[in-house]
Amino acid sequence: MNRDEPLARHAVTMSADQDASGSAGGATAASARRIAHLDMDAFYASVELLRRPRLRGRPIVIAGRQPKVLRIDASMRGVVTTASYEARQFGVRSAMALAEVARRCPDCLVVPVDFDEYRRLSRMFKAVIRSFTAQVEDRGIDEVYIDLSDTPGIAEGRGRVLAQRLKDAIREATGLSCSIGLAPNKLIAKIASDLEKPDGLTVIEAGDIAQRLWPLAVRKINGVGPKADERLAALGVQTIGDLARQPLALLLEHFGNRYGHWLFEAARGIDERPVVTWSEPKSRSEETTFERRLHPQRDWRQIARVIASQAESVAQGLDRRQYLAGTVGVKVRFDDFRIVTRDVGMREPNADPVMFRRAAFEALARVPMDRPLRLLGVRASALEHAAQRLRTGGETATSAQAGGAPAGAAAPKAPPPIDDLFSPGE
Ligand code: DCP
Ligand code: MG
Repeated sequence: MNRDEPLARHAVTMSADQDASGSAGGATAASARRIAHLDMDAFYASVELLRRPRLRGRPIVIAGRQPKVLRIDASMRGVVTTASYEARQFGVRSAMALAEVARRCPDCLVVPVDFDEYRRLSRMFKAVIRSFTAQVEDRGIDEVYIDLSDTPGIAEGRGRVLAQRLKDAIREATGLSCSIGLAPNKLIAKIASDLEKPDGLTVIEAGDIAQRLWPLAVRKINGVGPKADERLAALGVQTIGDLARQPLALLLEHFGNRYGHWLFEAARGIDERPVVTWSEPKSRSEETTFERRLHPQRDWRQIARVIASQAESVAQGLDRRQYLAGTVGVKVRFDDFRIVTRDVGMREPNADPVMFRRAAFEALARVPMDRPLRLLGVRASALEHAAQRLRTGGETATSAQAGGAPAGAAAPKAPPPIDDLFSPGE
């Protein structure tokens, strides 16, 4: 991508459905399960420090596509993807504008983003975890849930021994540190992994809920977003303990049946969701947010260049994983935050960069370009695995299939695990 592109944030996403089967969860008593949530510490920043050890101990942020490390300066455009813990001491956070970083931490260094390297390390640390157990649920580039209930050694030291062994193995293989929360379920494990970051290991048992969870802000519950937080605050609910004191009827009245019940249970640390070890991806997309507005006519070259590169890269990403897409579309966000999407059906499912580019331009031509725009994206959906198509008698060989398993080869039971999900800001 062009160096002077006013790139603010670039995201690649492989989205999966949620209903795939995983390890059994609901049948056994919740307290019998031992679920870990593992999250890498300052992930992108830590990966950069592996190959730039001289920057260790200095405040750094990861941002932009410039060719080298720069000292922060107030005129820089763009936003922080992540900050080292040294930079966080100055109040620097993910999604903060670089101009703001310059104010808070004038000695900060800006290190360019290198997604390929983060994905490589992501695959590495996840492979280490899978050498302990197959019960791993991928939750993004730097986090997973692990069902350790049946892993040998889980009984020692309330699970601490095994969790520490995992941390040590990851550090040995990658040089990176992570934080683990170990609990009876995913909800509590997720909260726990964040409590002693970085390099944390936090065990919370069912009996610890009142003491450990109730003093925390409700916002610490994964699923209580800014809006719910605001509405809870209006009811005088600030901590998880405050939430646990609310009568069910009141929660139902204010938050509806589904969310009300969920809040009621979440406050008590109840969560029966299984660790889902595998799921079929539904779509793959790439999006780029621009720091400045792009004019539909004046900037059409740049718009075309971005769409072409996104379309090609989405196709290549699918091809590598041996997926084909039946639909390719574009997404445009205008400067008034309005989002328009248009989809084009492929004559038949493929992962051909040329076809993707053509379809993306066709879709883009259907978007009424009546305003400056801030975001462009390409999304491929109606995915199917190339092997599945061979199996179900998809007649024509496409370039994707040609690059994948030869015709007649035994179809794999399941597609390879998607280990580079990337959905920032969730
Ligand atoms: N990320 C991003 N944009 C955001 C948030 C995160 O691009 N708004 C990227 C950079 C992070 C990675 O995702 O390194 C993982 O996100 P986390 O929230 O786990 O943050 P970190 O791993 O950086 O830090 P922590 O130690 O708090 O987990
Ligand atoms: Mg992290």
